[in-house]
Amino acid sequence: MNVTVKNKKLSQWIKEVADLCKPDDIYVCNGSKEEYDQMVKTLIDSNIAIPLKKRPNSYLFRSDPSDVARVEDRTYISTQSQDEAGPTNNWIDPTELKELMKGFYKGCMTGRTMYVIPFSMGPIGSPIAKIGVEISDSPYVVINMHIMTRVSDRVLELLGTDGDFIPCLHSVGAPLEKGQEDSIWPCAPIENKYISHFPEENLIWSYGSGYGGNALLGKKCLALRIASAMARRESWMAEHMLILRLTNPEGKQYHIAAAFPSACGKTNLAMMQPSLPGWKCECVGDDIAWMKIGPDGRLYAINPENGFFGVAPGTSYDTNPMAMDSLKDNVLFTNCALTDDGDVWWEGMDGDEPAHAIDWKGNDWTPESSHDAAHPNARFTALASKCPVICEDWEKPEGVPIDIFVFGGRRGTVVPLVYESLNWEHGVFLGATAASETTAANIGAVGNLRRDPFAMKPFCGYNMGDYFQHWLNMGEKLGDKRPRIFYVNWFRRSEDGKFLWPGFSENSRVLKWMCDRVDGKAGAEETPIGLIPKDGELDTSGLDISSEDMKELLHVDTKAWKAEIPDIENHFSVFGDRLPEKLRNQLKEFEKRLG
Ligand code: SAT
Ligand code: MN
Repeated sequence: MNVTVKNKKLSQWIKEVADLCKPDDIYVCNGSKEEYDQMVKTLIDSNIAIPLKKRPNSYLFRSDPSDVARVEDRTYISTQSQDEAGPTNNWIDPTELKELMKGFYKGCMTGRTMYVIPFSMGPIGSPIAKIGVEISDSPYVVINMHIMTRVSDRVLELLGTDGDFIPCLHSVGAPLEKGQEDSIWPCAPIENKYISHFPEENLIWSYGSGYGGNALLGKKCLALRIASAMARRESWMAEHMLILRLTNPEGKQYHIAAAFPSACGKTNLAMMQPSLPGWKCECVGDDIAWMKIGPDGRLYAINPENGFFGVAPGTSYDTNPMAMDSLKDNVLFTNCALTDDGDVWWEGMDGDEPAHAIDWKGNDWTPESSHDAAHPNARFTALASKCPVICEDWEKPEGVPIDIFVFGGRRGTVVPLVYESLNWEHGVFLGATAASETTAANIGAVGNLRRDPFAMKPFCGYNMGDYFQHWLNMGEKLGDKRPRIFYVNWFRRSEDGKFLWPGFSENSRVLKWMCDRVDGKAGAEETPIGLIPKDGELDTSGLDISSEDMKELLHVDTKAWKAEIPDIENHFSVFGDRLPEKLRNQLKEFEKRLG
Protein backbone atom coordinates (compact mmCIF):
# COMPACT_ATOMS: atom_id res chain seq x y z
CA MET A 1 0.00 0.00 0.00
CA ASN A 2 1.34 3.44 -1.02
CA VAL A 3 0.12 5.48 1.99
CA THR A 4 -0.97 4.94 5.58
CA VAL A 5 -4.68 5.45 6.01
CA LYS A 6 -5.51 7.24 9.26
CA ASN A 7 -9.27 6.82 9.24
CA LYS A 8 -10.09 3.81 11.44
CA LYS A 9 -13.20 2.63 9.61
CA LEU A 10 -11.42 2.95 6.26
CA SER A 11 -8.24 1.13 7.23
CA GLN A 12 -10.31 -1.67 8.78
CA TRP A 13 -12.46 -1.92 5.63
CA ILE A 14 -9.44 -1.93 3.30
CA LYS A 15 -7.99 -4.80 5.32
CA GLU A 16 -11.26 -6.77 5.26
CA VAL A 17 -11.69 -6.34 1.52
CA ALA A 18 -8.06 -7.21 0.79
CA ASP A 19 -8.35 -10.37 2.92
CA LEU A 20 -11.44 -11.39 0.98
CA CYS A 21 -10.53 -10.32 -2.58
CA LYS A 22 -6.78 -11.11 -2.42
CA PRO A 23 -5.41 -8.38 -4.72
CA ASP A 24 -1.72 -8.43 -5.71
CA ASP A 25 -1.35 -4.80 -4.65
CA ILE A 26 -3.25 -1.95 -2.98
CA TYR A 27 -3.10 1.65 -4.20
CA VAL A 28 -4.81 4.58 -2.46
CA CYS A 29 -5.73 7.30 -4.99
CA ASN A 30 -5.09 11.01 -4.41
CA GLY A 31 -6.95 12.40 -7.42
CA SER A 32 -3.93 14.19 -8.90
CA LYS A 33 -3.29 14.82 -12.57
CA GLU A 34 -0.07 12.76 -12.34
CA GLU A 35 -2.08 9.82 -11.03
CA TYR A 36 -4.59 10.15 -13.87
CA ASP A 37 -1.86 10.40 -16.50
CA GLN A 38 -0.01 7.43 -15.05
CA MET A 39 -3.15 5.26 -15.09
CA VAL A 40 -3.93 6.35 -18.66
CA LYS A 41 -0.38 5.47 -19.72
CA THR A 42 -0.74 1.97 -18.28
CA LEU A 43 -4.07 1.59 -20.10
CA ILE A 44 -2.51 2.75 -23.40
CA ASP A 45 0.43 0.38 -22.97
CA SER A 46 -1.94 -2.54 -22.54
CA ASN A 47 -3.97 -1.48 -25.63
CA ILE A 48 -7.06 -0.77 -23.54
CA ALA A 49 -7.13 3.01 -24.06
CA ILE A 50 -6.92 4.28 -27.66
CA PRO A 51 -5.52 7.84 -27.83
CA LEU A 52 -7.49 10.12 -30.18
CA LYS A 53 -5.31 12.24 -32.49
CA LYS A 54 -8.08 14.79 -32.99
CA ARG A 55 -8.83 15.42 -29.31
CA PRO A 56 -6.04 16.20 -26.83
CA ASN A 57 -5.89 13.95 -23.75
CA SER A 58 -8.89 11.98 -24.94
CA TYR A 59 -9.19 8.23 -25.20
CA LEU A 60 -11.54 5.64 -26.61
CA PHE A 61 -12.45 2.43 -24.77
CA ARG A 62 -14.35 -0.61 -26.05
CA SER A 63 -16.33 -2.66 -23.59
CA ASP A 64 -17.11 -6.35 -23.80
CA PRO A 65 -20.24 -6.72 -25.99
CA SER A 66 -21.98 -8.35 -23.01
CA ASP A 67 -21.31 -5.34 -20.73
CA VAL A 68 -22.79 -2.24 -22.35
CA ALA A 69 -25.33 -0.70 -19.96
CA ARG A 70 -26.80 -0.67 -16.49
CA VAL A 71 -28.30 -4.05 -15.61
CA GLU A 72 -31.61 -3.29 -13.88
CA ASP A 73 -32.48 -7.00 -13.62
CA ARG A 74 -29.33 -7.59 -11.58
CA THR A 75 -29.79 -4.52 -9.34
CA TYR A 76 -30.95 -5.11 -5.76
CA ILE A 77 -32.21 -3.07 -2.85
CA SER A 78 -31.40 -5.35 0.05
CA THR A 79 -33.30 -4.34 3.18
CA GLN A 80 -34.30 -6.44 6.22
CA SER A 81 -37.88 -6.68 4.98
CA GLN A 82 -38.89 -6.89 1.35
CA ASP A 83 -41.68 -4.43 2.02
CA GLU A 84 -39.06 -1.76 2.68
CA ALA A 85 -37.58 -2.20 -0.82
CA GLY A 86 -41.09 -2.10 -2.24
CA PRO A 87 -42.71 -3.41 -5.43
CA THR A 88 -40.46 -1.57 -7.90
CA ASN A 89 -37.13 -3.00 -6.69
CA ASN A 90 -35.49 -6.44 -6.87
CA TRP A 91 -34.88 -7.77 -3.38
CA ILE A 92 -32.80 -10.47 -1.70
CA ASP A 93 -32.42 -10.82 2.08
CA PRO A 94 -29.20 -8.99 3.09
CA THR A 95 -27.63 -11.93 4.95
CA GLU A 96 -28.29 -14.25 2.03
CA LEU A 97 -27.10 -11.73 -0.57
CA LYS A 98 -23.89 -10.99 1.32
CA GLU A 99 -23.10 -14.70 1.69
CA LEU A 100 -23.69 -15.22 -2.00
CA MET A 101 -21.62 -12.23 -3.04
CA LYS A 102 -18.78 -13.07 -0.65
CA GLY A 103 -18.52 -16.32 -2.59
CA PHE A 104 -17.91 -14.28 -5.74
CA TYR A 105 -15.59 -11.75 -4.08
CA LYS A 106 -13.36 -14.48 -2.66
CA GLY A 107 -10.03 -14.12 -4.47
CA CYS A 108 -11.67 -12.04 -7.24
CA MET A 109 -8.85 -9.46 -7.38
CA THR A 110 -6.02 -11.96 -7.69
CA GLY A 111 -3.58 -10.77 -10.33
CA ARG A 112 -4.92 -7.21 -10.09
CA THR A 113 -4.36 -4.00 -8.13
CA MET A 114 -7.04 -2.93 -5.69
CA TYR A 115 -7.61 0.82 -5.99
CA VAL A 116 -9.00 2.78 -3.04
CA ILE A 117 -10.78 5.86 -4.40
CA PRO A 118 -11.78 8.53 -1.83
CA PHE A 119 -14.36 10.86 -3.39
CA SER A 120 -16.82 13.57 -2.54
CA MET A 121 -20.25 13.84 -4.12
CA GLY A 122 -20.76 17.59 -4.15
CA PRO A 123 -18.12 20.26 -3.56
CA ILE A 124 -15.66 19.01 -0.91
CA GLY A 125 -16.86 20.31 2.44
CA SER A 126 -20.31 21.49 1.23
CA PRO A 127 -23.01 20.97 3.89
CA ILE A 128 -24.99 19.01 1.27
CA ALA A 129 -22.02 16.88 0.06
CA LYS A 130 -21.35 13.23 1.06
CA ILE A 131 -18.11 11.31 1.18
CA GLY A 132 -17.74 7.91 -0.42
CA VAL A 133 -14.83 5.54 -0.87
CA GLU A 134 -14.91 3.16 -3.80
CA ILE A 135 -12.68 0.11 -3.82
CA SER A 136 -12.30 -1.15 -7.38
CA ASP A 137 -9.99 -3.41 -9.35
CA SER A 138 -10.63 -1.46 -12.58
CA PRO A 139 -8.22 1.31 -13.65
CA TYR A 140 -10.91 2.42 -16.15
CA VAL A 141 -13.20 3.02 -13.18
CA VAL A 142 -10.49 5.05 -11.42
CA ILE A 143 -10.04 7.52 -14.30
CA ASN A 144 -13.79 7.81 -14.88
CA MET A 145 -14.29 8.52 -11.16
CA HIS A 146 -11.62 11.24 -11.47
CA ILE A 147 -13.95 13.02 -13.90
CA MET A 148 -17.39 12.15 -12.53
CA THR A 149 -16.65 12.78 -8.84
CA ARG A 150 -14.16 14.80 -6.79
CA VAL A 151 -11.39 12.31 -6.07
CA SER A 152 -8.88 13.91 -3.75
CA ASP A 153 -6.55 13.32 -0.80
CA ARG A 154 -8.40 16.26 0.78
CA VAL A 155 -11.31 13.87 1.20
CA LEU A 156 -9.15 11.64 3.41
CA GLU A 157 -8.01 14.70 5.38
CA LEU A 158 -11.63 15.70 5.87
CA LEU A 159 -12.44 12.19 7.13
CA GLY A 160 -9.80 12.45 9.85
CA THR A 161 -9.46 9.42 12.12
CA ASP A 162 -13.13 8.97 12.94
CA GLY A 163 -15.15 10.49 10.08
CA ASP A 164 -17.79 8.41 8.30
CA PHE A 165 -18.09 7.57 4.60
CA ILE A 166 -20.17 5.39 2.29
CA PRO A 167 -18.24 2.23 1.36
CA CYS A 168 -18.67 1.26 -2.30
CA LEU A 169 -17.10 -2.09 -3.18
CA HIS A 170 -16.59 -2.91 -6.85
CA SER A 171 -14.92 -5.72 -8.73
CA VAL A 172 -15.08 -6.57 -12.42
CA GLY A 173 -15.16 -10.19 -11.26
CA ALA A 174 -12.31 -11.53 -13.37
CA PRO A 175 -9.31 -12.76 -11.34
CA LEU A 176 -6.12 -13.45 -13.27
CA GLU A 177 -4.16 -16.69 -12.91
CA LYS A 178 -0.38 -16.39 -12.96
CA GLY A 179 0.71 -15.70 -16.53
CA GLN A 180 -2.88 -15.41 -17.78
CA GLU A 181 -3.32 -12.63 -20.32
CA ASP A 182 -5.88 -9.99 -19.34
CA SER A 183 -8.74 -9.15 -21.67
CA ILE A 184 -9.42 -5.65 -22.98
CA TRP A 185 -12.58 -5.40 -20.87
CA PRO A 186 -12.67 -7.95 -18.05
CA CYS A 187 -16.11 -8.67 -16.58
CA ALA A 188 -18.24 -11.57 -15.31
CA PRO A 189 -21.10 -13.31 -17.15
CA ILE A 190 -24.51 -11.67 -16.74
CA GLU A 191 -25.84 -14.27 -14.25
CA ASN A 192 -22.93 -13.48 -11.92
CA LYS A 193 -23.40 -9.70 -12.02
CA TYR A 194 -24.85 -8.13 -8.86
CA ILE A 195 -25.38 -4.43 -8.23
CA SER A 196 -26.42 -4.48 -4.58
CA HIS A 197 -27.44 -1.72 -2.20
CA PHE A 198 -27.84 -2.03 1.55
CA PRO A 199 -29.55 1.30 2.34
CA GLU A 200 -30.01 0.46 6.04
CA GLU A 201 -26.23 0.48 6.46
CA ASN A 202 -25.25 2.89 3.63
CA LEU A 203 -23.33 0.21 1.78
CA ILE A 204 -22.87 -0.70 -1.91
CA TRP A 205 -21.52 -3.97 -3.30
CA SER A 206 -21.13 -4.29 -7.05
CA TYR A 207 -19.72 -7.32 -8.83
CA GLY A 208 -19.14 -8.41 -12.40
CA SER A 209 -19.65 -5.31 -14.57
CA GLY A 210 -17.27 -2.50 -15.55
CA TYR A 211 -19.82 -0.28 -17.29
CA GLY A 212 -21.31 3.08 -16.29
CA GLY A 213 -23.72 3.07 -13.38
CA ASN A 214 -22.84 -0.54 -12.53
CA ALA A 215 -19.25 0.40 -11.78
CA LEU A 216 -18.98 4.18 -11.26
CA LEU A 217 -20.65 3.78 -7.90
CA GLY A 218 -20.85 7.47 -6.99
CA LYS A 219 -23.55 8.08 -9.57
CA LYS A 220 -26.79 6.08 -9.57
CA CYS A 221 -25.80 3.75 -6.69
CA LEU A 222 -24.68 6.36 -4.17
CA ALA A 223 -26.09 9.67 -5.38
CA LEU A 224 -29.55 8.24 -6.09
CA ARG A 225 -30.30 4.84 -4.51
CA ILE A 226 -28.41 5.21 -1.22
CA ALA A 227 -28.88 8.99 -1.10
CA SER A 228 -32.65 8.78 -1.64
CA ALA A 229 -32.94 6.52 1.42
CA MET A 230 -30.70 8.86 3.47
CA ALA A 231 -32.67 11.85 2.22
CA ARG A 232 -35.92 10.40 3.50
CA ARG A 233 -34.38 9.73 6.92
CA GLU A 234 -32.83 13.20 7.06
CA SER A 235 -35.60 15.25 5.40
CA TRP A 236 -33.91 16.28 2.17
CA MET A 237 -34.24 15.15 -1.45
CA ALA A 238 -32.03 13.16 -3.83
CA GLU A 239 -33.60 13.35 -7.27
CA HIS A 240 -32.91 12.23 -10.85
CA MET A 241 -33.04 15.83 -12.06
CA LEU A 242 -31.10 18.29 -14.16
CA ILE A 243 -30.58 21.75 -12.67
CA LEU A 244 -30.46 24.91 -14.78
CA ARG A 245 -30.41 28.65 -14.24
CA LEU A 246 -32.50 30.85 -16.46
CA THR A 247 -31.93 34.61 -16.50
CA ASN A 248 -34.53 36.92 -18.01
CA PRO A 249 -33.69 40.11 -19.97
CA GLU A 250 -34.07 42.15 -16.76
CA GLY A 251 -31.41 40.02 -15.07
CA LYS A 252 -33.73 38.09 -12.75
CA GLN A 253 -32.61 34.52 -12.10
CA TYR A 254 -34.79 31.42 -11.90
CA HIS A 255 -33.59 27.94 -11.02
CA ILE A 256 -35.30 24.93 -12.51
CA ALA A 257 -34.93 21.25 -11.59
CA ALA A 258 -36.39 18.79 -14.08
CA ALA A 259 -36.93 15.02 -14.14
CA PHE A 260 -37.42 13.04 -17.35
CA PRO A 261 -37.11 9.33 -18.07
CA SER A 262 -34.27 8.31 -20.39
CA ALA A 263 -34.44 9.34 -24.06
CA CYS A 264 -36.42 12.52 -23.39
CA GLY A 265 -33.57 15.01 -23.92
CA LYS A 266 -32.53 15.75 -20.34
CA THR A 267 -28.90 16.60 -21.17
CA ASN A 268 -30.11 18.73 -24.11
CA LEU A 269 -32.42 20.75 -21.87
CA ALA A 270 -29.73 21.13 -19.20
CA MET A 271 -27.45 22.88 -21.74
CA MET A 272 -30.13 24.51 -23.87
CA GLN A 273 -29.47 27.94 -25.36
CA PRO A 274 -32.67 30.03 -25.48
CA SER A 275 -33.97 31.24 -28.83
CA LEU A 276 -35.73 34.10 -27.03
CA PRO A 277 -33.70 37.30 -27.25
CA GLY A 278 -32.20 38.48 -23.95
CA TRP A 279 -32.76 35.20 -22.09
CA LYS A 280 -29.78 33.24 -20.81
CA CYS A 281 -29.56 29.61 -19.74
CA GLU A 282 -26.73 28.06 -17.73
CA CYS A 283 -26.18 24.46 -16.68
CA VAL A 284 -25.75 23.49 -13.03
CA GLY A 285 -26.13 19.74 -13.58
CA ASP A 286 -27.50 17.29 -16.13
CA ASP A 287 -28.53 14.23 -14.13
CA ILE A 288 -28.79 14.42 -10.34
CA ALA A 289 -29.96 17.04 -7.84
CA TRP A 290 -29.50 16.94 -4.06
CA MET A 291 -31.75 19.44 -2.34
CA LYS A 292 -32.00 20.72 1.22
CA ILE A 293 -34.13 23.36 2.86
CA GLY A 294 -31.92 26.39 3.53
CA PRO A 295 -31.97 28.86 6.46
CA ASP A 296 -34.47 31.05 4.56
CA GLY A 297 -36.85 28.09 4.17
CA ARG A 298 -36.31 27.72 0.42
CA LEU A 299 -35.12 24.54 -1.27
CA TYR A 300 -31.43 24.66 -2.32
CA ALA A 301 -29.96 22.28 -4.90
CA ILE A 302 -26.46 21.09 -5.66
CA ASN A 303 -25.25 18.87 -8.47
CA PRO A 304 -23.35 16.14 -6.60
CA GLU A 305 -21.41 15.17 -9.72
CA ASN A 306 -18.26 16.61 -11.25
CA GLY A 307 -18.81 15.57 -14.87
CA PHE A 308 -21.23 14.37 -17.52
CA PHE A 309 -21.63 10.70 -18.40
CA GLY A 310 -23.70 11.36 -21.49
CA VAL A 311 -25.11 9.26 -24.30
CA ALA A 312 -23.03 10.03 -27.41
CA PRO A 313 -25.31 8.89 -30.30
CA GLY A 314 -27.65 11.71 -31.28
CA THR A 315 -25.42 14.39 -29.72
CA SER A 316 -24.50 16.98 -32.36
CA TYR A 317 -24.05 20.72 -32.89
CA ASP A 318 -27.67 20.65 -33.99
CA THR A 319 -29.12 18.96 -30.91
CA ASN A 320 -26.66 20.06 -28.21
CA PRO A 321 -23.86 22.43 -29.25
CA MET A 322 -22.81 23.06 -25.62
CA ALA A 323 -22.29 19.34 -25.02
CA MET A 324 -20.27 19.10 -28.26
CA ASP A 325 -18.09 21.99 -27.10
CA SER A 326 -17.51 20.18 -23.79
CA LEU A 327 -15.97 17.26 -25.68
CA LYS A 328 -12.98 18.93 -27.31
CA ASP A 329 -10.31 17.63 -24.92
CA ASN A 330 -9.83 15.57 -21.76
CA VAL A 331 -12.70 13.23 -22.55
CA LEU A 332 -13.11 9.48 -22.15
CA PHE A 333 -15.25 7.84 -24.81
CA THR A 334 -16.69 4.35 -24.45
CA ASN A 335 -18.11 2.27 -27.31
CA CYS A 336 -18.01 5.05 -29.92
CA ALA A 337 -16.67 4.35 -33.42
CA LEU A 338 -13.08 5.27 -34.37
CA THR A 339 -12.48 7.17 -37.62
CA ASP A 340 -9.43 6.65 -39.85
CA ASP A 341 -8.07 10.10 -38.94
CA GLY A 342 -8.13 9.31 -35.22
CA ASP A 343 -11.40 10.81 -34.03
CA VAL A 344 -14.55 9.35 -32.53
CA TRP A 345 -17.80 9.14 -34.43
CA TRP A 346 -21.37 8.13 -33.67
CA GLU A 347 -24.74 7.98 -35.35
CA GLY A 348 -26.35 11.42 -35.39
CA MET A 349 -23.10 13.41 -35.27
CA ASP A 350 -22.95 16.47 -37.56
CA GLY A 351 -21.63 16.15 -41.10
CA ASP A 352 -21.30 13.17 -43.38
CA GLU A 353 -20.86 9.63 -42.18
CA PRO A 354 -17.23 8.50 -42.45
CA ALA A 355 -16.55 6.36 -45.52
CA HIS A 356 -14.79 3.90 -43.22
CA ALA A 357 -14.48 3.50 -39.47
CA ILE A 358 -13.76 0.90 -36.82
CA ASP A 359 -17.01 0.09 -35.02
CA TRP A 360 -17.46 -0.20 -31.25
CA LYS A 361 -16.61 -3.90 -31.39
CA GLY A 362 -13.31 -3.18 -33.15
CA ASN A 363 -14.38 -4.32 -36.63
CA ASP A 364 -14.35 -2.52 -39.98
CA TRP A 365 -17.44 -0.46 -40.65
CA THR A 366 -18.72 1.40 -43.73
CA PRO A 367 -22.04 3.18 -44.35
CA GLU A 368 -23.11 -0.01 -46.15
CA SER A 369 -22.77 -2.04 -42.94
CA SER A 370 -26.04 -3.33 -41.59
CA HIS A 371 -25.29 -2.36 -37.98
CA ASP A 372 -24.51 0.90 -36.15
CA ALA A 373 -20.89 2.01 -35.85
CA ALA A 374 -21.33 3.23 -32.26
CA HIS A 375 -23.27 1.30 -29.64
CA PRO A 376 -26.63 3.07 -28.95
CA ASN A 377 -25.52 3.45 -25.30
CA ALA A 378 -22.02 4.69 -26.20
CA ARG A 379 -20.94 7.34 -23.71
CA PHE A 380 -18.70 10.33 -23.16
CA THR A 381 -17.21 11.12 -19.76
CA ALA A 382 -16.45 14.84 -19.67
CA LEU A 383 -15.65 17.37 -16.97
CA ALA A 384 -18.60 19.66 -16.15
CA SER A 385 -16.11 22.53 -15.94
CA LYS A 386 -15.46 22.08 -19.70
CA CYS A 387 -19.05 23.03 -20.54
CA PRO A 388 -19.06 26.58 -21.98
CA VAL A 389 -22.36 27.36 -20.23
CA ILE A 390 -21.62 25.80 -16.86
CA CYS A 391 -23.13 28.15 -14.27
CA GLU A 392 -20.58 30.18 -12.31
CA ASP A 393 -22.36 29.08 -9.12
CA TRP A 394 -22.42 25.37 -9.97
CA GLU A 395 -19.98 24.60 -7.14
CA LYS A 396 -21.50 26.96 -4.59
CA PRO A 397 -21.49 24.83 -1.42
CA GLU A 398 -24.97 25.94 -0.34
CA GLY A 399 -26.49 25.29 -3.79
CA VAL A 400 -28.97 27.33 -5.83
CA PRO A 401 -32.59 28.06 -4.78
CA ILE A 402 -35.11 26.06 -6.80
CA ASP A 403 -38.17 27.98 -8.10
CA ILE A 404 -39.61 25.42 -10.47
CA PHE A 405 -39.90 21.64 -10.75
CA VAL A 406 -40.60 20.13 -14.15
CA PHE A 407 -41.71 16.58 -14.91
CA GLY A 408 -42.25 15.19 -18.35
CA GLY A 409 -42.12 12.36 -20.78
CA ARG A 410 -42.34 11.46 -24.43
CA ARG A 411 -45.97 11.31 -25.59
CA GLY A 412 -47.11 11.45 -29.22
CA THR A 413 -50.68 12.19 -28.13
CA VAL A 414 -52.86 13.21 -25.16
CA VAL A 415 -50.36 15.22 -23.05
CA PRO A 416 -50.16 18.94 -23.93
CA LEU A 417 -46.93 20.90 -24.41
CA VAL A 418 -47.08 22.34 -20.90
CA TYR A 419 -49.38 22.64 -17.90
CA GLU A 420 -48.99 23.68 -14.30
CA SER A 421 -50.18 21.67 -11.34
CA LEU A 422 -53.13 23.03 -9.37
CA ASN A 423 -51.11 22.84 -6.14
CA TRP A 424 -48.25 20.86 -4.54
CA GLU A 425 -50.27 17.69 -3.92
CA HIS A 426 -51.50 17.70 -7.48
CA GLY A 427 -47.90 18.26 -8.60
CA VAL A 428 -46.82 15.19 -6.63
CA PHE A 429 -49.63 13.31 -8.39
CA LEU A 430 -48.19 14.44 -11.75
CA GLY A 431 -44.71 13.24 -10.76
CA ALA A 432 -46.07 9.95 -9.41
CA THR A 433 -47.95 9.21 -12.64
CA ALA A 434 -45.30 10.48 -15.10
CA ALA A 435 -45.22 8.28 -18.18
CA SER A 436 -43.26 8.00 -21.36
CA GLU A 437 -43.47 6.05 -24.58
CA THR A 438 -40.67 3.53 -24.89
CA THR A 439 -38.05 4.12 -27.59
CA ALA A 440 -35.32 1.91 -28.99
CA ALA A 441 -33.26 2.94 -25.92
CA ASN A 442 -35.67 1.18 -23.56
CA ILE A 443 -36.50 -2.44 -23.12
CA GLY A 444 -39.94 -3.53 -24.32
CA ALA A 445 -41.91 -2.79 -27.45
CA VAL A 446 -41.34 0.63 -29.00
CA GLY A 447 -44.27 2.97 -28.37
CA ASN A 448 -45.53 1.28 -25.20
CA LEU A 449 -46.53 3.54 -22.35
CA ARG A 450 -44.27 3.17 -19.30
CA ARG A 451 -44.96 4.79 -15.93
CA ASP A 452 -41.72 6.04 -14.47
CA PRO A 453 -42.62 8.05 -11.36
CA PHE A 454 -40.37 11.11 -10.98
CA ALA A 455 -38.01 9.29 -13.44
CA MET A 456 -36.89 7.44 -10.29
CA LYS A 457 -38.25 3.94 -10.90
CA PRO A 458 -34.78 2.36 -11.34
CA PHE A 459 -33.16 4.64 -8.75
CA CYS A 460 -35.35 4.81 -5.64
CA GLY A 461 -33.56 3.07 -2.75
CA TYR A 462 -36.72 2.29 -0.76
CA ASN A 463 -40.44 1.66 -1.13
CA MET A 464 -41.72 3.98 -3.84
CA GLY A 465 -45.03 4.45 -1.99
CA ASP A 466 -43.06 5.93 0.92
CA TYR A 467 -41.11 8.03 -1.58
CA PHE A 468 -44.39 9.62 -2.76
CA GLN A 469 -45.20 10.34 0.90
CA HIS A 470 -41.75 11.92 1.33
CA TRP A 471 -42.55 14.35 -1.50
CA LEU A 472 -45.83 15.24 0.24
CA ASN A 473 -43.98 15.74 3.54
CA MET A 474 -41.33 17.97 1.93
CA GLY A 475 -44.16 20.09 0.51
CA GLU A 476 -45.54 20.55 4.01
CA LYS A 477 -42.13 21.52 5.38
CA LEU A 478 -41.60 24.03 2.55
CA GLY A 479 -45.01 25.65 3.03
CA ASP A 480 -45.30 28.82 0.96
CA LYS A 481 -41.65 28.43 -0.18
CA ARG A 482 -42.58 25.42 -2.30
CA PRO A 483 -41.31 25.44 -5.89
CA ARG A 484 -44.11 25.47 -8.49
CA ILE A 485 -44.62 22.20 -10.37
CA PHE A 486 -45.09 21.89 -14.14
CA TYR A 487 -45.43 19.03 -16.61
CA VAL A 488 -44.12 19.20 -20.19
CA ASN A 489 -44.26 17.14 -23.35
CA TRP A 490 -42.01 18.24 -26.23
CA PHE A 491 -43.03 15.25 -28.34
CA ARG A 492 -46.70 15.70 -29.31
CA ARG A 493 -47.38 14.82 -32.94
CA SER A 494 -49.94 15.87 -35.52
CA GLU A 495 -52.35 13.35 -37.04
CA ASP A 496 -49.91 12.83 -39.91
CA GLY A 497 -47.14 11.97 -37.43
CA LYS A 498 -45.07 15.18 -37.52
CA PHE A 499 -43.70 16.72 -34.30
CA LEU A 500 -45.86 19.77 -33.54
CA TRP A 501 -43.26 21.55 -31.40
CA PRO A 502 -39.74 22.42 -32.66
CA GLY A 503 -38.14 21.72 -29.24
CA PHE A 504 -34.49 22.40 -28.32
CA SER A 505 -33.81 26.19 -28.11
CA GLU A 506 -37.50 26.91 -28.59
CA ASN A 507 -38.25 25.17 -25.30
CA SER A 508 -37.11 28.45 -23.73
CA ARG A 509 -40.57 29.79 -24.62
CA VAL A 510 -42.15 27.20 -22.37
CA LEU A 511 -39.67 27.90 -19.57
CA LYS A 512 -40.40 31.62 -19.92
CA TRP A 513 -44.11 30.97 -19.36
CA MET A 514 -43.21 29.08 -16.17
CA CYS A 515 -41.06 31.99 -14.91
CA ASP A 516 -43.85 34.42 -15.72
CA ARG A 517 -46.26 32.19 -13.78
CA VAL A 518 -43.93 32.32 -10.77
CA ASP A 519 -43.96 36.13 -11.03
CA GLY A 520 -47.74 36.24 -11.46
CA LYS A 521 -47.30 37.78 -14.91
CA ALA A 522 -48.77 35.05 -17.13
CA GLY A 523 -52.34 33.94 -17.28
CA ALA A 524 -53.52 30.36 -17.15
CA GLU A 525 -56.74 28.58 -17.82
CA GLU A 526 -57.92 25.92 -15.41
CA THR A 527 -58.66 22.58 -17.08
CA PRO A 528 -59.32 19.14 -15.55
CA ILE A 529 -55.61 18.22 -15.89
CA GLY A 530 -54.19 21.50 -14.57
CA LEU A 531 -53.38 25.05 -15.65
CA ILE A 532 -52.75 25.62 -19.36
CA PRO A 533 -51.32 28.84 -20.90
CA LYS A 534 -54.16 31.20 -21.79
CA ASP A 535 -54.53 31.94 -25.47
CA GLY A 536 -51.56 34.08 -26.55
CA GLU A 537 -49.72 33.77 -23.20
CA LEU A 538 -47.04 31.44 -24.56
CA ASP A 539 -44.52 33.65 -26.37
CA THR A 540 -44.41 32.48 -30.00
CA SER A 541 -42.98 35.73 -31.39
CA GLY A 542 -40.65 35.04 -34.30
CA LEU A 543 -41.60 31.37 -34.33
CA ASP A 544 -43.06 29.89 -37.46
CA ILE A 545 -45.94 27.92 -36.01
CA SER A 546 -49.58 27.96 -37.08
CA SER A 547 -52.29 28.84 -34.60
CA GLU A 548 -53.92 25.46 -35.36
CA ASP A 549 -50.74 23.68 -34.30
CA MET A 550 -50.51 25.78 -31.13
CA LYS A 551 -54.13 24.94 -30.39
CA GLU A 552 -53.45 21.24 -30.86
CA LEU A 553 -50.31 21.46 -28.68
CA LEU A 554 -52.30 22.88 -25.78
CA HIS A 555 -55.49 20.92 -26.36
CA VAL A 556 -56.88 18.93 -23.44
CA ASP A 557 -58.73 15.94 -24.82
CA THR A 558 -60.95 14.96 -21.89
CA LYS A 559 -61.98 11.68 -23.50
CA ALA A 560 -58.38 10.62 -24.06
CA TRP A 561 -57.50 11.51 -20.44
CA LYS A 562 -60.45 9.48 -19.18
CA ALA A 563 -59.07 6.53 -21.07
CA GLU A 564 -55.81 6.86 -19.06
CA ILE A 565 -57.54 6.37 -15.70
CA PRO A 566 -57.47 2.53 -15.69
CA ASP A 567 -53.73 2.61 -16.43
CA ILE A 568 -53.11 5.03 -13.54
CA GLU A 569 -55.27 2.86 -11.23
CA ASN A 570 -53.28 -0.15 -12.29
CA HIS A 571 -50.00 1.68 -11.73
CA PHE A 572 -51.07 2.82 -8.25
CA SER A 573 -52.45 -0.59 -7.24
CA VAL A 574 -48.99 -2.22 -6.92
CA PHE A 575 -48.17 0.07 -3.97
CA GLY A 576 -51.05 -1.31 -1.91
CA ASP A 577 -51.46 0.44 1.44
CA ARG A 578 -48.12 2.23 1.00
CA LEU A 579 -49.79 4.52 -1.54
CA PRO A 580 -50.45 7.80 0.28
CA GLU A 581 -54.14 8.51 0.88
CA LYS A 582 -53.59 11.96 -0.62
CA LEU A 583 -52.59 10.44 -3.98
CA ARG A 584 -55.60 8.13 -3.92
CA ASN A 585 -57.72 11.24 -3.42
CA GLN A 586 -55.89 13.08 -6.18
CA LEU A 587 -56.87 10.33 -8.58
CA LYS A 588 -60.50 10.45 -7.41
CA GLU A 589 -60.62 14.23 -7.81
CA PHE A 590 -59.00 14.00 -11.22
CA GLU A 591 -61.68 11.55 -12.33
CA LYS A 592 -64.37 13.88 -11.00
CA ARG A 593 -62.93 16.89 -12.85
CA LEU A 594 -62.91 14.89 -16.08
CA GLY A 595 -66.64 14.36 -15.55
O1 SAT B 1 -24.86 4.06 -16.70
S1 SAT B 1 -25.45 5.19 -15.96
O2 SAT B 1 -26.35 4.68 -14.95
O3 SAT B 1 -24.41 5.99 -15.33
C1 SAT B 1 -26.30 6.18 -17.03
C2 SAT B 1 -27.69 5.76 -17.22
O4 SAT B 1 -27.95 4.60 -17.52
O5 SAT B 1 -28.58 6.61 -17.05
MN1 MN C 1 -29.79 9.59 -15.55
